[in-house]
Amino acid sequence: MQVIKYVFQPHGDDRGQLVSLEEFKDIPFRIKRVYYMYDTIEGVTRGFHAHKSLQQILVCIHGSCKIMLDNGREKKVVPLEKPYEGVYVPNSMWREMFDFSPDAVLLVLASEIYNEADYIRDYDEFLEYVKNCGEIGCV
Ligand code: T46
Repeated sequence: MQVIKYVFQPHGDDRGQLVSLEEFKDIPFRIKRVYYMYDTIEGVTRGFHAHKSLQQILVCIHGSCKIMLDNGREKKVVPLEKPYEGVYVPNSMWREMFDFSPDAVLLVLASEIYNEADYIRDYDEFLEYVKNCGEIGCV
């Protein structure tokens, strides 16, 4: 399974660091929504779902966490430990986020607005959905 990890360009100077993310330049889709999670309780795993259409990029802008990606045939764990790296999560990919450090802030750039109907929350339903999908998701 191919996992696409991004290393963004930090604009550092003697004041510190700045990372800028622009749609279609640094991010491969139009950004329609941004959300973030923080104060995640120790030992908690979030996610446990896939999306039919949504594409996202996850960036742990503070602290660290791990992302488990599962395309129905293979699973990979991606550690996010730097504020300048992100992982692309295509549609039709089961995800679980875990091992959050107490100071973790996980920022998500999303290609669509929030839509509960886009979620697949049942793992067996997900396996059925991706039966005929390719390497990095269904088109
Ligand atoms: C995903 C992973 C990475 C909203 O009202 N608007 C939003 O845009 C989102 C994302 C959530 N919510 C509400 C719905 C729930 O009442 O916030 C609550 C927590 O959401 P959820 O349980 O879906 O959170 P996670 O961490 O399991 O999943 C989220 C995203 O929902 C999901 O799309 O890919 O982060």
